[in-house]
Amino acid sequence: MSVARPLTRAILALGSNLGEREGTLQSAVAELVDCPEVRLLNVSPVITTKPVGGPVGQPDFLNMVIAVDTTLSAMELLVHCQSVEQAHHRTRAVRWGARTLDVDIIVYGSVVSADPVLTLPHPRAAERAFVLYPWSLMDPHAMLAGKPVSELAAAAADMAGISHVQDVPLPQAP
Ligand code: PH2
Ligand code: MG
Ligand code: MG
Repeated sequence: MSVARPLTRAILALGSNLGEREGTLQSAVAELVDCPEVRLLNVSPVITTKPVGGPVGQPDFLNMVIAVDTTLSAMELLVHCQSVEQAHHRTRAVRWGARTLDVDIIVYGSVVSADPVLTLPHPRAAERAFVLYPWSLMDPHAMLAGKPVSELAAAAADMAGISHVQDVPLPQAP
């Protein structure tokens, strides 16, 4: 007999800078929530961003975030995100190199963990406008580690690299 796990709210950040970026994000959102354990709550706009770190000369990213409710554990959610990355032929040859799809867990409920496999909240999220800005557009009242996400976004060094907010039709929460 299985015991139902309580719902946990999580923020997932998606990025793509190789291939059919819009189409990749659209199908990735659909695939992430295409199981009974994950329910889509909210979707941010898609923004174009300059690459932060990694090899010079890589293409611009499209970035976005979604909010989900899930009965998966944090580790199960990580495996689920990685399976969606794999379905989009994600490779990991170069750290922070160009990628068809990156899906990162930014927060999982209020869990704080220093586990190197899954550090929570995401260890660099608080300084990355490519995560914070779309999150603040999706939820203007969002907080991260006790600070307003919108304020963290405004202070982030890569805010200047955000060129525009795009109208990509994405799956929406019911
Ligand atoms: N992801 C990274 C490193 N740098 N830069 C942008 N603009 N967008 C990303 O998604 C991104 C990045 C590591 O995952
Ligand atoms: Mg990432
Ligand atoms: Mg990642």
